[in-house]
Amino acid sequence: MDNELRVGIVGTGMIGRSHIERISRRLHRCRVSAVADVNTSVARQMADEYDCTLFEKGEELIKAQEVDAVIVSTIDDYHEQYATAAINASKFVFCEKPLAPRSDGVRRIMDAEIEGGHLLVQIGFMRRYDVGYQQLKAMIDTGAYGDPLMVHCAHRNPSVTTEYVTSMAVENSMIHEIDVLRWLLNDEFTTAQVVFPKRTRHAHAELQDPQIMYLTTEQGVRIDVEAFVNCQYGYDIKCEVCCEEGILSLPVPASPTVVSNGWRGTKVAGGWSERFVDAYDRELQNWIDSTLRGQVDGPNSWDAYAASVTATAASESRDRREVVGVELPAQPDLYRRQ
Ligand code: ISE
Repeated sequence: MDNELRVGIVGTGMIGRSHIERISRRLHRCRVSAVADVNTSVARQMADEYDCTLFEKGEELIKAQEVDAVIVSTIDDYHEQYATAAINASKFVFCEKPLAPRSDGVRRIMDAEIEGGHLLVQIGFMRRYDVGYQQLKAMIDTGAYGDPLMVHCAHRNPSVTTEYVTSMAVENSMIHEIDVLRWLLNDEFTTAQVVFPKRTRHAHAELQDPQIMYLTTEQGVRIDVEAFVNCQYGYDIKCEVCCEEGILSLPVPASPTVVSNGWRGTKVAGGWSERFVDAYDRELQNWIDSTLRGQVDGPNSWDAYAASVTATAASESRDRREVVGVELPAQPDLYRRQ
């Protein structure tokens, strides 16, 4: 690979388009060389606007000589197919979360990667690149505040469409907390439970909202995560880690204080792409840099698998209305970090 990574993007929907834009306008040592999408008219528009090759099929793009590495940003059901095609072509691949909708799909991707003998897959758990979460982790890691004992989190979206149903609170939203908390605490989960508080009148018929997920970890930490995706007021993410000698809270991204008309306050982000825009930029720049070095150093298929196994336990708990154990198999050698 040269000093510039030629990236092929499979899936030019909302998140795919924002990656094309950030690679073309803000990031370094990379360019978008090809795009593909089942919706060829959107993909063609992207190919024209960003002067890159249009492929009819994702598999053709993945094999193409002008593609060094691949981003998969299709709808979730197609992630496995394209991530596997990239592994089979021995190309580095960045796949949006979830790597596959269920843990057996993630396991198949891991097995293909293990068979090839090289880490090739990074997953889009972008919160690990948020400056606030990184500060929190650095503080926990110093040990200066003692051990973490409890964590309180909230994951609030202003509203969701009718496509967002009850299961998605765990699988689409709180999966971010599942990943970022494993990483923050350097711990694995042992049990999961999901319970339903009183339902908001703003939830549509197929959605139980809000929900609370409880997790316990191997070290004995207890975690509660509130998912409230019709909170109406904005997009708001909270994380408070209670340690033996101090309470550490995720900082609220800076924005000016406005005093006006008898009120003093700061703006709340309208949605996740606004709240985490810097994290997305840092995540992809990091992927580009490590790919050029021939390495994966962000969240990998094993992280995707651990998150998926935990999410599956949480979903079972929600459906069976009982606490469910998280059974994570031994970590394959390929994923043991040096
Ligand atoms: C969405 O799919 C995301 O990934 C966002 O980061 C999350 O906050 C939101 O709740 C999800 O619906």
